[in-house]
Amino acid sequence: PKQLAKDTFEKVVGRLAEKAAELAEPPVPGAPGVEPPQLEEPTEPRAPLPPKPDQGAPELRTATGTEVDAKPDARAQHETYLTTSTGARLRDTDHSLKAGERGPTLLQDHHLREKITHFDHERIPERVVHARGAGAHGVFVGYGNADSVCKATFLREGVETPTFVRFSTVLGSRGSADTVRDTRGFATKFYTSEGNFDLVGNNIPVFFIQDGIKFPDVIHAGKPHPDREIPQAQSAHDTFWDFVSLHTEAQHHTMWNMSDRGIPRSYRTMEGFGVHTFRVENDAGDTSLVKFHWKPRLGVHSLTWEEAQLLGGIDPDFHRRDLYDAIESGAYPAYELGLQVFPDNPEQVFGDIDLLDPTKIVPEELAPVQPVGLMVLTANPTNFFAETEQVAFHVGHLVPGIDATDDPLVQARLFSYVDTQLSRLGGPNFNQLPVNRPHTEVNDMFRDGFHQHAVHAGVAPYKPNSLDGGCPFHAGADLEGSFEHLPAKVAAGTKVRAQPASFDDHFSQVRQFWLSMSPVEQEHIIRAYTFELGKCYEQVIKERQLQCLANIDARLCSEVATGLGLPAPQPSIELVDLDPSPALSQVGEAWPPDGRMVGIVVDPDGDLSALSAVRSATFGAGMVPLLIGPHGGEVGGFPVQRTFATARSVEFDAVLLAGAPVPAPDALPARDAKAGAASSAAIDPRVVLLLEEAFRHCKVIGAWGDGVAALEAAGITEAPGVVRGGSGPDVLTGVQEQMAFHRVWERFPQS
Ligand code: HDD
Repeated sequence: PKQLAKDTFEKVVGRLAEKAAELAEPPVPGAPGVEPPQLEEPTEPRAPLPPKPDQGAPELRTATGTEVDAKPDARAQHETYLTTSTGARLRDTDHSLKAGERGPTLLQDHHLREKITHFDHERIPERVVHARGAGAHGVFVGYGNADSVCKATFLREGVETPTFVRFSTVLGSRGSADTVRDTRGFATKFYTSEGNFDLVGNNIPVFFIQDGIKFPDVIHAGKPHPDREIPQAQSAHDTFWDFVSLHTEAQHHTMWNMSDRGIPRSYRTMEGFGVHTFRVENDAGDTSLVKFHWKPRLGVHSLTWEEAQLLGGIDPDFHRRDLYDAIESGAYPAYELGLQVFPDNPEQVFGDIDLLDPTKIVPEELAPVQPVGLMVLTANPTNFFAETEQVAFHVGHLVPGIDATDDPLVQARLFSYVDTQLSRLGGPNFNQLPVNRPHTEVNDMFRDGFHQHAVHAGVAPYKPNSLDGGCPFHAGADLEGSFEHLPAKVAAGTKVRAQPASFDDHFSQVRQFWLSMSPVEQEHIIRAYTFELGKCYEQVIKERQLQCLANIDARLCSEVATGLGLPAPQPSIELVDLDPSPALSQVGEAWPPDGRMVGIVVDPDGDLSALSAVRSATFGAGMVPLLIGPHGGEVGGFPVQRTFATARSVEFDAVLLAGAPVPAPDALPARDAKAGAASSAAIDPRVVLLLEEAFRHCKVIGAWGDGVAALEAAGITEAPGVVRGGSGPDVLTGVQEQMAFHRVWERFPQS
């Protein structure tokens, strides 16, 4: 599968090398031969700026399959003259119609009223959960090896299927920060030849609740307090911890949130999970149970908590920007779709694990994730609102060969997703919106309703009919490709509001997760619980959650208790030791460097001889070099992309020091300048901060030439992950080797 993934990636991303070469020598604005940017509005009509490379949208067609838009690149600014919404050419849009120059505005001014009215209605309700997100277009290619269990056409060998993905946080509002501690949504729409298949998953494989009827409860607990509407986009508050400590089936999901999984480095370094078990069927009619996984090509990687907090202020759009920039630069994010396959036995269990319980995982060591296809994200949305905001996912959008199971969580979801679009997108025709339209023929006989875009021909939207020739016809038993719910026995019984006893174990897998973490990851978990509970006011809630931690692990409980200044309780249950699952840890593997950000600090007055070679080698490795200088403009013939004022360490995966820049005039005095210490006062204090942070966040640091002395001046001497001396390109090679592990793990403090 590794070779298959590599070939598929290269096939889909044929243009990658070309693009990297193009980027290696970007035109420098202001350089000879490069047109200066035109800032004034042109007085003569001319063609609009071309769309950015790689931007595309799904084909534009009606729900009945006919093309409607004459202009495939339909954009507001596609004609010469400004018009009203009904096409009347306008002479002026800057002055309202008034009774004399200084007089009152007239009601007659249709253009004024139309312009303001439309503006007044530009917003739609944000999603009740997952309001904050970022989307991208992609393509999925099947490997064909899923045929033995699933007949869905998009999984067949070499079949290419367009996709649209929306990543999101859960709790925050549309404008909230990206890097908060939260679960991330990972929703994918496959526009397959058999209709749309939506895989609406998260980056965490378990959920807070076992039955969808409790969804409003967990969300009300996690959202800001109803009185003051704070805190925004986070779980570090009383109502959240009140709920999860009382409702202990939430403890597994909560543990994942408190781990580094709650603060991903990038959407590109996140796993995705379908969470529920699904039922699939092959051509022969045999059924299996499966769990869906997305595995990122760049590996799973997270921020440190300090980075996440800094980014909340410095760049709240960090994940959105990272996704868009990576795609724009040709570092296309890629994820393998994998299946864990289980026999479809009547109990729907795998060993002791109930496959209908969404608070449980099946460790990969017990059921390996088998890669069945690759998705590469190749294009940014053309218009955020039209695509990312209006995309409507639904777990019930299934294709032949895939069906939901009786997991009580997914059963409730099957109702919720259409229902929510009715108020969010204002009516039942949301599947006609360009981003939601299937790329196959639609013949649904649904008619009318708000925002109807199709002009349906025919007089007989009913079945049976003779007036429209009996069309459309049912797919007969002999016709391939029809969707049918897969036959599954329903356990007979009495109607009850109850759940099976197998759902009652709330702690064994939480302990298993904890025991599967490396010491560094365990330390992060301890700090996360201590921080979040430390933000709660109610003592009783802290105590109750400490009781839950005692039921997970004694050391975890006692360390958090020490941080809170409370006694550590004894467990109230017998602890179960399941075998650890090494696959849950993020530490230890080496990953490709694509799209990593390398900050290079330059001193315009220093030795810049290695700069060109280091930049080219960074591009050559598929990474992005960003020059950081004391001022904007150019250094050594290259554009300075960040200044000491705009750069902050959190953006970079590694920092290189190509010189020892002296304090620039806009720098505040160094901390130790007053004391007269020689040390770091010699270099700009913002560079010192950059290096200190990069060091503390366990990033690789490299220096050559004068940079080595500057490193020492900043107090960074020999340490793991600090590459010093040798030529610039040699230093880069050493840096790159260590960047494969994402961080210099041995530099993290451990208790
Ligand atoms: Fe949900 C949105 C994922 C349980 C009700 N959900 C939503 C999105 C994702 C998930 C990724 C954002 C989709 C987008 O980007 O537009 N939800 C999950 C996962 C769950 C889950 C992985 C558990 C395994 N959800 C869940 C339950 C319910 C909902 C139990 C209700 C009973 N979810 C919704 C919703 C949303 C939604 C209210 C809000 C916006 C939307 O649907 O389109 O219907």
